[in-house]
This record gives sequence, structure tokens and C-alpha cells, in this order.
Amino acid sequence: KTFKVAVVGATGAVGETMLSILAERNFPVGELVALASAKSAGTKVKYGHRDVVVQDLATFDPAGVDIALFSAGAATSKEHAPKFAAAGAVVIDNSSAFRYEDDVPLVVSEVNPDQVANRPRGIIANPNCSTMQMLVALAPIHRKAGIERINVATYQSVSGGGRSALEELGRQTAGILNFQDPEPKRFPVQIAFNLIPHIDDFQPNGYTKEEMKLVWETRKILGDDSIRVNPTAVRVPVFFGHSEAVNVETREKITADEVRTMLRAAPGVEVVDDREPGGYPTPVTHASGRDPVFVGRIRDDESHPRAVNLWIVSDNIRKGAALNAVQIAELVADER
Ligand code: 2RA
Repeated sequence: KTFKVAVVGATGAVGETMLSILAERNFPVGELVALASAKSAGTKVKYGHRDVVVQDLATFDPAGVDIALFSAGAATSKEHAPKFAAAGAVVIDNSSAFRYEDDVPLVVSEVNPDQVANRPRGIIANPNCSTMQMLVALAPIHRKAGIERINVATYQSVSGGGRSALEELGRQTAGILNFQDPEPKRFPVQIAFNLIPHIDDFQPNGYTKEEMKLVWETRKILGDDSIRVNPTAVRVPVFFGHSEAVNVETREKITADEVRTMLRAAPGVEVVDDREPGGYPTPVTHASGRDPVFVGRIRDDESHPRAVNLWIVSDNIRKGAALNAVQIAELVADER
């Protein structure tokens, strides 16, 4: 069986990675449709070794599409995902548009794959990248010892902000070294050689929406509204790869040694945890272009009787978005 697959947002960083991963993993594509805005229509994107001509989403008829991968922003998903679903496609949406709707499953392929079948609206939501990598590492701990509370600080690369953010970091970095004004545009202040504790909109409670995504999505994916999450999301001058410093408090005592042993066998995880220089994952040495969620700096929290610290690094464009979406598509394909 082959499938007619549409990638919506095919010219974006995530969309292009979806195309390459579909090819890399030999997804059974009978026909591939690359969709984007009118301004991109007619350009070409790579699908493996092939060039595919981008079509205009606004005028595209979704009839016959079996699976549609969306990564074109929440507004585009809100407008077009229901049309693709109504035409019979299974929509896998990487935007935040439907993540928090009760009748839309929010799926991390290694954590709650069983939820894929539960899609009354024909839409499955892909979690936010920072949630994705955190839960691939924490789900085994939750199953074994029960998680009560998570404190997490994220160090998010600019690629999460798309092409314009990548360009801004590059331009400012080179410019500043040549004594040029940083001229912030995509970010509110200079991002080169700086840290910005602000991603997405501020909420009434003082957290940002990026931080609240970690709260809302953790509870939904693990199916436990009692889990308390206290996030701080920070944009850092890194091109690819999100990192997270996580402290997790558990109901049952679990030691760092037990966590390390368990994670070495956990799906989607690679433990890099040698207590010596370089014995830990970093965005540059581990995250860029690779699939696993890397975990290091695993150690007992000396300030708490039942808590463990971890350092979690992953490629936010691959596992954080594109790979998980394709893994969900594989689960859908296996149903047929
Ligand atoms: C970011 N997670 O990093 C958000 C959206 N990709 O900007």
C-alpha cells in the first residue's frame, strides 16, 4: 500500500526536514505533494534525490490526500487542516493550533503511540519541540516512579524561530565582530552573545506561552493532571539543538544510577553521561542532524530526598518536530 502524502509548509525549516526524513525512512509514498504560500509556488524543494515543485496551498484541492503533515504556523493549520481532514486525510499538525483540544490526540511516538488511533477529527497534534525531548527522557521515569514535579530551564536554539531567526543570529554574530550595530528585528533585543528569557507571548500569570506549553502538554501526554511543572524558557545564541536542565521530583524514590540504567534501554534515548570533560551531550557535538534525545549529567538531587537532575539535548527540528511527525505517519500507515 502506498499513500498520497502532502507536506504543508514544505519550504520551511521543519517542512524541508519532513521531506528528507520521509525519503530517508522510505515512507511508502505513492505521490508526494509539496504545499506552501503563493509566493513559494513554482519553486522546488528536495524530496530525497528528487526535486518537487511547490504548489500553492490556497488553490490546492486536498481530495485524495491520505496523510497531510502540517508545519506552516497555527493560523494556516486552523484554516486548512479541517479541510484536509474533511477530504479524508489524516492530518499530523506540528503547530500549536489543536494541541490542547480534548478531541485531538497529542502524541510523542515513544511515549503514547496508542493515542494515534483516537482521532475523531482526523487530526493528530505534534507536541512542541521542548516538550517532545523532555518527555522522551522523562516518560520512563514517570512510569517507574511517578513524577510529582518538574523544574525545567530550557536553552532553545534560534532555529525554533525559523529561517528569519537563523539569519538574524548569523548576521548579528558576524556584524558585531565587525563593530556593526546588531539591529534586532526577529528578536526584541540582540540575540548574538546574549540570552533572551522570552519565547512566544507573555501570559497573565507572568509565564510565557512557550513555558506554559511545557505545563499543558506534559500533563496531556502523560495523562496526569497532577504533575506540577515549573518552566523557564530561554532563547540562546545556538543555531540548532535545544537543551534543557531538568530537575524531577518523584513519588517513589529512584536513584540517578537507576535512571541511567533505565534510560540506556529507553526508546529514542541515547545516554551520554561520563563525569569527565566532554562526557555530556551538547547541541554542537550531539544534537545537529541526529535523531536521538541525548541525556547526560544524571545525578541525585542532594537538596531533596526524591529528586534527580538531568541534562537533555536534542535536535529541535528533527526529533523536536519533523521526525516525530513522520513517526506518527508511520503509525497511521501501519493501521492500513
Ligand atoms: C521555538 N518551540 O523554539 C518554539 C517553536 N518551534 O521557537
